[in-house]
Amino acid sequence: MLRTLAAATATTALLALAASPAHAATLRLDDPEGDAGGAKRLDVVGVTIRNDDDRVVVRVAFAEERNGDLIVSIDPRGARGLRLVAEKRGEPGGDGAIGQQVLPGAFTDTTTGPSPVTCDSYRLTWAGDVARMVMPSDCLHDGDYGAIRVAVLTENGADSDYAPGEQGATRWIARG
Ligand SMILES: [Ca+2]
Repeated sequence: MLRTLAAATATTALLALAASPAHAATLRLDDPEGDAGGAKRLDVVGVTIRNDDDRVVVRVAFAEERNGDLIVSIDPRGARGLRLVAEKRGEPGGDGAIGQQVLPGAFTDTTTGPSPVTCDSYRLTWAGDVARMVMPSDCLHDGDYGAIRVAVLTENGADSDYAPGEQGATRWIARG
């Protein structure tokens, strides 16, 4: 009877593991508040990254709504990456414009080679103190990649804040 129970427990654990691949593709990290070099700068306090099969979604939360640039580096394992850029020039001090672009190369690239930037379908929403970027998977090596690691930088003229920590990138985030 004990043996049967143990087997049943193991089966349940395996089922739980098999049922949660989505969690393996999501990473959340916190960043300290007040480390952006000034109160008027973009201060990252939280980042959520989801490496879904059909897209990468990055959500960045700031301490306050501020103008500035947000650069999210996406580095696929074994190949060159790209940077998703968002530029906010809202009120006060700006014209309210929010711009977006994709640039070749990730901060943490360790290989040379092609780095595609054909990404017409990158979508950005920046509302208040939260920016959300969606990169369809075909933006990066035509979707031929697996795990990614991510780094987040903000700039207001000069570098403001970096996550995680002060350099480097997240751990590898498996593709879900
Ligand atoms: Ca911060």
